[in-house]
Formats: sequence, C-alpha cells, structure tokens
Amino acid sequence: MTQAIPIDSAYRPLAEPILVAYLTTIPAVVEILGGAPAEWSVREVGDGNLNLVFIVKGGRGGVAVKQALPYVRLVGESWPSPLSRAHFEHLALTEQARLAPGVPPRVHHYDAAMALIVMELLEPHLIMRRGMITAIVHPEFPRHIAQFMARTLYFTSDLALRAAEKKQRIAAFTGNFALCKITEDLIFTEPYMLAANNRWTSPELDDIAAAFREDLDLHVAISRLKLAFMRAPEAMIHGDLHTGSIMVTSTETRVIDPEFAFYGPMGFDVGAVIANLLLNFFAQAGHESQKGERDAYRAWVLQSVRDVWTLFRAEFLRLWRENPTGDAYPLALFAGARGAARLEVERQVFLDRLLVDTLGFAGAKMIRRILGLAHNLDLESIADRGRRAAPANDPPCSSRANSSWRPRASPASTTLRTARSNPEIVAERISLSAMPGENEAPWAPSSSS
Ligand code: SR1
Ligand code: MG
Repeated sequence: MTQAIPIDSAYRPLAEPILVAYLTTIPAVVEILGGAPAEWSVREVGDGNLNLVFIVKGGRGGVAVKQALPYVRLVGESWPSPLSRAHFEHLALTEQARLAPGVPPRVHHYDAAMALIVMELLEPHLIMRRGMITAIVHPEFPRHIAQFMARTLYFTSDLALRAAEKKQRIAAFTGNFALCKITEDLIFTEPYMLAANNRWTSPELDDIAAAFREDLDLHVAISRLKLAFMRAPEAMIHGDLHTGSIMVTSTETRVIDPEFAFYGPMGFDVGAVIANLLLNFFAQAGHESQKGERDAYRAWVLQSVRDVWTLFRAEFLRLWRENPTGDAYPLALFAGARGAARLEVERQVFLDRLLVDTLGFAGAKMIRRILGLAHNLDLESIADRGRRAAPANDPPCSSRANSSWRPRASPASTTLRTARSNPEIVAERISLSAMPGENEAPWAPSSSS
C-alpha cells in the first residue's frame, strides 16, 4: 500500500474552471452541453470512496465526469491507488454496454492519461441506497438487476465463450490487481483481525467484533471465500455491485462504477446485491419513527431478495439452454435425449452451487460494512447508536462460556449474526422459501463464541 504509483505527466486532477476549459476541447461534449461554456455549471458530487465525480450542465444538457485520483479519497494521499482503474472501468463499461445494452451509462469520452471518463448524466435517477433508506419501492429492480447479472456473467463465462477468447479477456483485466487487493484486504481479511482501517459502533459492538476475531471456523469460511475470489476467474464481474452502484427511477435500473471489474467468481456480484438488500432490511428498524411503520417496506425488500435470486437463476438457465456456445460442457458429450436430460440436471446443480457461493459472499459483504473500513449509509444514517447497534450491557465475551448467549436484536448485531450463518443452510432455506422475520433468529449459528 505504500508503493508509489507512476503518474502520467499529462495527468492533473480537474476542478472548475480547468474542467470547463478541458471539456470545451471535446466536440461531442460541447454539443451535448450546448450554450456558452461560461454559463456551464459544475458541481462536485463524489460521495464514493475513491474518485472525483462532477456534474456539468450546459444550456442544452448535462454530463457526468468521473476522474480517478492517484490515491484512495476516503483515506487520503497516504494510500496511493493506480489511475489505471479508470482504464478498467472504461473497459468494463464498454463490455457491459455490449452485453446488457442500456444498463451502464453511455460513455461520451475517455481520456486514459487524465484517468477520466465523461459519461451520460443519469437524471432523474436516484442512487438506490438513498431511495431504500427513505423506503422507496422499486418494483422493476429485481427483474432488471437479475437480467443484467445473468447476461454479463453468462456471456463472459466458459459456458458461452471459447477457451482462447475467455483467456484473452481474463488477461485484459489482470492488471486491475490493485483494486482486487482492496477487496481482498477490506472484505476478506481485516474485519476478522485488529487492523488500523477497521471501525465499528463502539463500545456497543466491541464484544461481537472480538467474537468475530476469535472465531476460527469463521476465519476458515472467510478464507475459503477469499481463495475463491483470488483463483476463480469464472466471469467478468462488476466487482462492487452494491446499491450505491445502482441508480434507479420507477421504470429504469442503471448500473454504474465498475472500476473493480475483473474475471472473478460470479457469486461475488449476486452476493453483493443480496447483501445490500439485506443490510437495508435489517436497517429499517432504525429508521422507523413508530414500531412496525416500515413493515410493508421490509416485506418488499425481503421479497426482492427472493426475486433477485429466482429471476437470476431462471434467466441464467435460459441463456445457457439457448446459447451453449462455450467450450465447457461440450455438446458432443450430451447428445440425444438422455444426454440433454443429464445436462439439465447438471445445470441445476451448477446454480445450486452458485447460490451457496452467493450467500457466502453476501455474508462477507455484510460483515465488512459493519466491522471494516467502508461503512454504508443504511446503518450509518441511524443516528441513535442504541438503535443501530447492540446495547452495551450485553455480557462481555469472557462471561459467555454458555453457548446459548446471543447478542440482543438490533440492526447491526442481527445483520452480523445473519452474515455469520452457514451459507449451505441458508441456501436450503431460500430454496424452501423460508425466510425469517426480523426478530427471529433461525439463521443463527448453532454454536457461538
Ligand atoms: C478504500 S475503497 C473502500 C470500498 O469502496 C468501494 O466502493 C469498495 O466497496 C471498496 O471496498
Ligand atoms: Mg464505487
């Protein structure tokens, strides 16, 4: 993390008015914005962890400008980060637009030296996370995101691609290792140890954080997931598909910010979506002014978890049946009615395994948002710490030899308990359509530290 990253000599971080002068040199952007450049308005709106993001509006229209900084914005210049992430984001946006047209923002201009992408301004779209915090229902979301994931994951997998093509595509993203390393550290390692980056609602969650640092079964589970993330180039994944990377209206779902894209395990993307829905589900209690006020919304969120998976599974299977163009599962080995029936069974087994991976990654992603560096607004915006986190008067770890101890219900502690559960058991529950209510604890692990 301390290694200096070489910077192109043409690179300079843009701010108004340099940004306006820069944009006037790009005819396509001048045409979109319209009017006199002196009248263009520029607003820096980046609320993510890494980059600068500007909204520029002219007499006719607007654009979004995203520029990578040579460091991690959330932490500062002490944590260098390569500008090449803009290249991988541009590559992923291009691929996603081909595979799922209309879902990523249109790219108007890409400048590698400036690590900058000028893209479609998504208006009146809302960052989905913000909408969910205020309990906005997005009825089309499960179907849209399921289709996006099914298409981008299926068509970049060995099920659809010839082996040579797949390997070339893996190679094209291999250089994005620095962003992978962020994920490897922040999701799969640091929440389970004492690390300078970590923070949690303290002292309320001190005991549960300590329990996670001591739970070796959990350390094995998270290490298996980390290994899968590092060694399973199954498909081109978005790599950071949380609800802050999704923008919605009542009829549209758009996916932004694929700078973490690389060839990795499919379940990492599906798990990210499910994790962020569940984080919001558990956070809802903290946003109620009256108990039960958000029950209907909670029910929609939970139904969306089921729908995302069910629709994704159906669409992925349909794509596989209709486009068996890859080198995996050669059709010559599954000829005739007997072969076709056997291959269909195998397709179901493939999706069953993917659900287990998905739930494991979902758990990992929920845990990191509560115990690691980068938190999310669903829980963070619950101002009342007592409502956000477990009460401080739970007994300390040392007095919990009795395995029947459970932290009291609260959004953060219930989320952590759920995330720690065994994905195989949860997968079975989902296939039985038996999702728990918020205050029940059927997903709690059978033993506790
Ligand atoms: C230091 S970057 C922290 C997080 O922000 C991004 O959105 C990713 O989730 C990353 O892990
Ligand atoms: Mg992002």
